[in-house]
Amino acid sequence: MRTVLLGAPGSGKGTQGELLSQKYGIPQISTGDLLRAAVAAGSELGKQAKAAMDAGKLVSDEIVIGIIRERLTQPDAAKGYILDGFPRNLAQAQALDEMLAALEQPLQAVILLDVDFEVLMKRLTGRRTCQVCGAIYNIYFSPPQEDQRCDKCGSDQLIQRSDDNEETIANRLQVYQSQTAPLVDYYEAQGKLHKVNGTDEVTEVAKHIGQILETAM
Ligand code: G5P
Ligand code: MG
Repeated sequence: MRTVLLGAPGSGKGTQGELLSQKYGIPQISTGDLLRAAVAAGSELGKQAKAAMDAGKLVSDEIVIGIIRERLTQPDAAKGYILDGFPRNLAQAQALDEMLAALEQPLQAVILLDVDFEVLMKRLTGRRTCQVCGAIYNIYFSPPQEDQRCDKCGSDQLIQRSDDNEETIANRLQVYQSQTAPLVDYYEAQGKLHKVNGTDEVTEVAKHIGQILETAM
């Protein structure tokens, strides 16, 4: 299964990607997570990406396409994957199509998580992520059972992402509108786009995506 989760910041790509990864036993490949790991490790790539990420702008196509090219050739991606946060503009989508055409493994489905912009701001300012296992919470909608402690791994390192402040979020939403939203038409023209209401309960959204993927496969 080769699929893309498309959607604005806060639409639930990470949340649904994790559920799909567990359900189907294939990796969730998030360019955001890979870039944040590079920043945390202080690598050269991380240093180049940091300023754009802090400003809520896109990191250069050259960097992210390079990351994806390398990641897709790793053995765990052979059975399929869920792309989360890539592609994010037309150049990236075209590069991905070319890469997959060369492998004779085209994308099978693109899921658009549709959420109103007013909801996104609250989701993002309220998000907390476990720094140890990556579990995602929301202090307004889905807090951990015990304050400041991860339900999954028990760590007390639930942090707020540095780009989840109102100013950067506004930039990220604007970048989504201008650069990523055109991919809806791009994938619709390929007959691969499936729109899902991303404001339902997490489990409902997951059920809907599961139905779409089973039909698409
Ligand atoms: P990222 O890391 O890709 P964004 O901005 O695209 O970041 P983000 O913020 O990670 O996306 P998400 O993954 O779509 O959002 O959402 P999520 O984390 O699952 O959920 C958000 C909140 O809503 C959580 O609190 C969650 O609990 C709640 N929630 C989720 N689903 C539901 C639901 O169904 N119901 C309810 N009630 N709540 C829910 O990219 C970061 C930066 O990296 C760079 C860019 O600089 C980017 O800004 N980057 C790239 N640059 C260039 N090209 C690329 N391809 C790049 N990829 C990353
Ligand atoms: Mg995410």
